[in-house]
Amino acid sequence: MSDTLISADVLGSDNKKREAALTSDYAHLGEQLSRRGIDIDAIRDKVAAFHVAVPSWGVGTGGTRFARFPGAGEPRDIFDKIEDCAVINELTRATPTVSLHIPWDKADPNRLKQAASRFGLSFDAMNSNTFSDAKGQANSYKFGSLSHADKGTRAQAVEHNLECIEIGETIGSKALTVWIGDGTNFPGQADFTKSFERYLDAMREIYAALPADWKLFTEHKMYEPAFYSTVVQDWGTNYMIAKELGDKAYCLVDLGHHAPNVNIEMIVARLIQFEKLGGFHFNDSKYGDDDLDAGSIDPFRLFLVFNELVDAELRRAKGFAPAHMLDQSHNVTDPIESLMRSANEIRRCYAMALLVDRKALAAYQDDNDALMASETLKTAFRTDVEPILAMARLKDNGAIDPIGAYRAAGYRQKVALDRPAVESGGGGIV
Ligand code: PSV
Ligand code: MN
Repeated sequence: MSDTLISADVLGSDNKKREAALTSDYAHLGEQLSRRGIDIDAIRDKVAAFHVAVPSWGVGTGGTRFARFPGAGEPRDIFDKIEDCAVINELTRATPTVSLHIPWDKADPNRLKQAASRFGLSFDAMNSNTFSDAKGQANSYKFGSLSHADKGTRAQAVEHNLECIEIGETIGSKALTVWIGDGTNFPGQADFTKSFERYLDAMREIYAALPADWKLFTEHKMYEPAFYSTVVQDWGTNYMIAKELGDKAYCLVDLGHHAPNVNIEMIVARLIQFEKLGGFHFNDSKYGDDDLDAGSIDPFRLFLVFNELVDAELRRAKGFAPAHMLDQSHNVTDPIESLMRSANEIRRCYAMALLVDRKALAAYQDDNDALMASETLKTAFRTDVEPILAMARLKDNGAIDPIGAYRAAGYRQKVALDRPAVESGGGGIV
């Protein structure tokens, strides 16, 4: 039995208040779905088996270039962060893994493993950081890391990634995600071709050090911190990287890393088709890499991404096993609440995508019936699947209403007594 941080009494009485209404709503939805030939329990079980990793950095309060406004009871270190992640999983039952970022989360790997397993958690992909300078490092990443013009700086960045793999091996991770901030602010500042060549050479060294059962995820991002050009700027470049490196290399899609209005679901479909979809950093955005809560701005787009994922799952697309991770920054909400809600939104889109009548959709597509094809997706999207999500949580001893139970438990107020308040600070994107 794992340790818990939310008292069973509080959770039990919060659930009790809501159980009768849920039972009735679930039965009603079950009846509606059975008219559509769908078995609600089968959907509930699939939802319960669907998990998404929490980013360790997401449980701290984020900030913008302008300021950071700390919240009460912020985690002081990775061990506090693991506890916050445990709370998220206790209530949602959707997030049994944590994705670490090195050196932010650097600590004795055995202690990390112990701290996580105490709460029944394990670790998803490791993330390296060569987009900021670590204390005491010899060479600066101000002008790049894996693509830097200076050999010594590139070697240092490679070495850091190898260290991430080493830590990951001890704690049971099976993947490394590499995102670099390398790029330029001025036309002419760097040679596009030479920079990319240097990047590829450095990545080949990292790839060569990958354990046999590991995957390497590379993450593209259109801009920021570099504003004129970025070395790994889009999915096309990312696909080239994965092809160049080999079978263990895959593309990671962070939903916030594209221009507004880009058809991300189509990118996802292409990467699935060519067996290079490694996984996701889920979040939402309005303008750029806003790192807002998944599904909070454009839930239909998230649903359309899941429509592609479910399609691939059901037709057993070759090589399809994407990693699901959140990557968000919470500036004005309690990060635990935002992450619980986001995990729920991910599951909601998965559940809705499972409701799509795929046979009918294919027939409408073949008949060029654009309206009914679109309506088929909309029918699934308009279905309120909350009773399915809540029942999946309840069956797994989670909360019918995770945010309600979290607030009733007063977790944030309790940890605020031990975790000293942090002063408001200047800018810095996290
Ligand atoms: C970059 O914006 C990114 O999406 C990468 O995944 C980083 O590792 C993460 O955010 C944290 O800054
Ligand atoms: Mn990301």
